[in-house]
Amino acid sequence: MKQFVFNDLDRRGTLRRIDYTGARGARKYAMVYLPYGYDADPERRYDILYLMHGGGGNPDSWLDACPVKNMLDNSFDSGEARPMIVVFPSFYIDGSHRVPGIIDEQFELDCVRTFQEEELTEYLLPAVEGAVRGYAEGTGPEALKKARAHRGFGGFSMGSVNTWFAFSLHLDYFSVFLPLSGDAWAMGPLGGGKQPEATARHLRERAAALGFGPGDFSIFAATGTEDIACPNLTAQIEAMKALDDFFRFSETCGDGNLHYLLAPDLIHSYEAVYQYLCHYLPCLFR
Ligand code: FER
Repeated sequence: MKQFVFNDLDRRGTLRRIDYTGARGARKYAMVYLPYGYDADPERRYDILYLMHGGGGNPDSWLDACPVKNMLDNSFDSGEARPMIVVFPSFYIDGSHRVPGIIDEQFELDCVRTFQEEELTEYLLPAVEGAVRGYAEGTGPEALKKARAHRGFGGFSMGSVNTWFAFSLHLDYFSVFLPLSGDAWAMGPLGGGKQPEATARHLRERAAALGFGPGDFSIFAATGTEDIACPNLTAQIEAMKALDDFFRFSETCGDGNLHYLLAPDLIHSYEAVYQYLCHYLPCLFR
């Protein structure tokens, strides 16, 4: 993996805050990155990546904790990746549900499930895609689903736990997944590490139940060898690889539907995971 280094430039994207009503009447917001040139061509549409924070975080965490914005600006300016919109939401029901510091796994899982089951496709997607130019031609479920090829979900740590739920619940809305340093908790907290085979089978079953096959999605997973989530995610990815009728592992980004980057020495941090995002950015939405 090539290491991204901060590089100042003039053609920078902009950030916009979108306030909206979430599930259960909660007042929420998301930060939205609009690439350079967004305002210059009002006809142009963009792929959209939803990028979730980790435990205890908020819609600003990614932007505050690492130069992800500068990395996006540079990746698009150099032509290495095609410009896209990046949305930073929160999975907490509202600000008062956020517990910074040491996390309670069951509480976090409850918040993730509520966000995934009640908010993501019903409130967040319509609020964002009614306001910025993705590919959806409306904000109703059918219009949003029709644009699934142009929509991805990723996240760090608990955001990665979210990403696996987005895969098992909402493949009809998303086609690209970036689980960074976190396993799938379908079988309970740390379930991807504790029950990797059952987790892998569950993911395959849910995808098939929604009518999707191996050609309908791409998973770009990553973590570091010194990351606390490494054993959990690695066990799960290995179990997924074994289900090779459905998950097609490949080292090449244009090939297969399952990719795994294991970065030497990197730990559980935004400074590490934004590098994985940088690595995968040219592969997304191809
Ligand atoms: C993991 C997935 C998520 C993991 C930890 C987390 C230890 C979350 C940690 C946190 O938010 O503090 O596999 O491994």
